[in-house]
Amino acid sequence: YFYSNETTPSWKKVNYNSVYKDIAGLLEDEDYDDGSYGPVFVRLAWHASGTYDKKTRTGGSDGGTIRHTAEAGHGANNGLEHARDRLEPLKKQYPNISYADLYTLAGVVAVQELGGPTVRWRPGREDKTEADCTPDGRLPDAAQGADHVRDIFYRMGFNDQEIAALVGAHALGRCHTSRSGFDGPWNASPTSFTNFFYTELLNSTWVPKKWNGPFQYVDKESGQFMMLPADMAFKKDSEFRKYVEKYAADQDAFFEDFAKAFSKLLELGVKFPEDAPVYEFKTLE
Ligand code: CCH
Repeated sequence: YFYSNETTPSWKKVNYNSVYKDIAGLLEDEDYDDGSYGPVFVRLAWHASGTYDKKTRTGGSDGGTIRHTAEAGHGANNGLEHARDRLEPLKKQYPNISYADLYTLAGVVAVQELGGPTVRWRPGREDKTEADCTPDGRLPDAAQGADHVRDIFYRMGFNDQEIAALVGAHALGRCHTSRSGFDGPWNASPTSFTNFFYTELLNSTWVPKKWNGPFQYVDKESGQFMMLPADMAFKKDSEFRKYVEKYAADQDAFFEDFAKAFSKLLELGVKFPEDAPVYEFKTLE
């Protein structure tokens, strides 16, 4: 640099390969849910990013505003404190990483370490204040169908193919009555990243769950697995269903398309420093 007093920006002082390894070390916990924080890390990364509005260029992961009470308190974000609290010691260990980078990187680590594809990721997001939180209502409502899902994801700038690829993340994790009100996992291996969201959606018979909770589906055969009304839209809507059939038949195609769409999601609205490198992290052994 020409100016000798130029200070190094904080994002450059972080060893991201080392953060990756340390996040990976936080995934397993036999006392939490199905034994892994991976699913809730993916959900944190997605909800941090999915507030983006391409028209006003507001929201998105930049700013790390999901940590502030105003946004953390949105109904859709119930339960994400489990992910943030689990990651907090790493913010102490790496004070130069932004929350926005930490939360998005945690989603990448979880996808990769649970057996999913390599997701390209860049550092350089900057944290912002509570005043930069987005208004409530930008994330999808699971009780609604295809029109609503399209409204929400088109607002972010995604097309039908990308939306259908992203929702395959529902191979991971579960619904909690204490968080969303819905109940149960989508399949029998909620801590493995697979194309099972699509295979289950197509191959099982889904019937309304008989209970006092919100309307949702369970598989007729075992009653153990679930689909949200919004999930069922991907089976009923013919345009979405084309991709569901493709990804059910071809896990590699799903992995490739998911990796691209997830990486795009985590970058919506972010103005990266010009010299921010793209990382393709190696999965740990
Ligand atoms: Fe999702 N998701 N999601 N989802 N989601 C829930 C849980 C997870 C919707 C609703 C819900 C994506 C899209 C949608 C994950 C990743 C993604 C829950 C249960 C609801 C409700 C929350 C609870 O009770 O804990 C709706 C509606 C849509 C789209 O219309 C996208 C996109 C992604 C990521 C790419 C993951 C992972 C979970 C499991 C979380 C956990 O704690 O196990």
